[in-house]
Amino acid sequence: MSWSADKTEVKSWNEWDTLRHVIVGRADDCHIPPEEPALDAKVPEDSDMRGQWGRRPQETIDRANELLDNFAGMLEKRGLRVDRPTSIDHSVPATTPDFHTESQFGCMPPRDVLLTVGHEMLEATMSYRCRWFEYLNYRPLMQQYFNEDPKFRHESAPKPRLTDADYHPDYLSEKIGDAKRLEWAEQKFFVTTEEEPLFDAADVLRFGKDLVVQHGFTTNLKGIEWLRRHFPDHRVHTVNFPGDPYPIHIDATFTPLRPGLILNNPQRRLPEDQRKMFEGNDWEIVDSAQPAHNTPPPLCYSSTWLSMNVLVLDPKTVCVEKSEVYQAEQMDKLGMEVVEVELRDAYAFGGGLHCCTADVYRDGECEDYFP
Ligand code: DAV
Repeated sequence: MSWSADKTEVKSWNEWDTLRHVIVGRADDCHIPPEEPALDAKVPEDSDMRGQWGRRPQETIDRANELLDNFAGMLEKRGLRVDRPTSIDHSVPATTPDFHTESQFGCMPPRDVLLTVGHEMLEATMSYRCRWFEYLNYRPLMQQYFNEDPKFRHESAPKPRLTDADYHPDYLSEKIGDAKRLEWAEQKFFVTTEEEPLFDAADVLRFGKDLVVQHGFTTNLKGIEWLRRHFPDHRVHTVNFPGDPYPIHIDATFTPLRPGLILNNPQRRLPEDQRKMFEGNDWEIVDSAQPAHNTPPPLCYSSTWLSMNVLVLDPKTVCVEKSEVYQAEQMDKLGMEVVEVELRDAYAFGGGLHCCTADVYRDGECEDYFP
């Protein structure tokens, strides 16, 4: 059955089949949240964000929204259906019996929260206290899909308690230094403990029957085990990228473009023993091009490697951020048609083109690429 714009259907099994229906985030009311353990561990030590919190400056919100609206409009012009979240009030403090935080984060980026696997959209546990309620931004859409698609499975992972027992105190020091961080990453000693299952949706890549999950700051081994039990028909693989001193989210590190081809961040190479599943099945893992920038934009959590945080529209077409000229050039050499999208001024809101979207529908079925 082919896709029709008049009928809502949730279905997406991988990162590259033809995209028909997608959610694009909004910058409305995004906040820089106050200090908390998991978030502080990720803010780079030399960042302009250390010690600051509150609502993001209005002009940056307006500019990010302009870029996100343009991106959504371009996708619509190409024939995609685009939905947008409904922002909750992120200035409201979040309090549970276990923790309190003075503000929340935002409705960016959707990829962090929503994991689409087949006919299911799963709300991740998240691991930051300020993101505990973030799924509420997407509930109007989830309700709509539930009403309109009889096959849609709306799922939510167990809400974590996020007490201090979830975080290693070693990571709470102001100055750790990259050498120590890299040593800890090599030892798989991350800020989150194994107290309870934790995962962000953006640590998961979908390859049909296989789910590839990064173990790092935002996803612990129990979170991966939870995913394994939750998706019994899938094979769930744990991966690590030891060259990353701040390992959160897999999508500026490992980027599948089409069956048989993956870009890997050259500073965060997949270790030899973890490459076998790909290379043994004739998948090529190539180093991504260098970012075009030496530093991230102001008030940004992410690294310059958002250059490789691209959105694949179909196995021959990819959206690349407009200023990322080296990445675009490499895509061209790899035989991909490049659609340039201006987004850099929205990076501070949580990420690039892959981050700021979430799949609702892609063509194709659940295939086994690694038999
Ligand atoms: O390289 O800072 C960014 C991923 C955001 N979802 C990085 C990872």
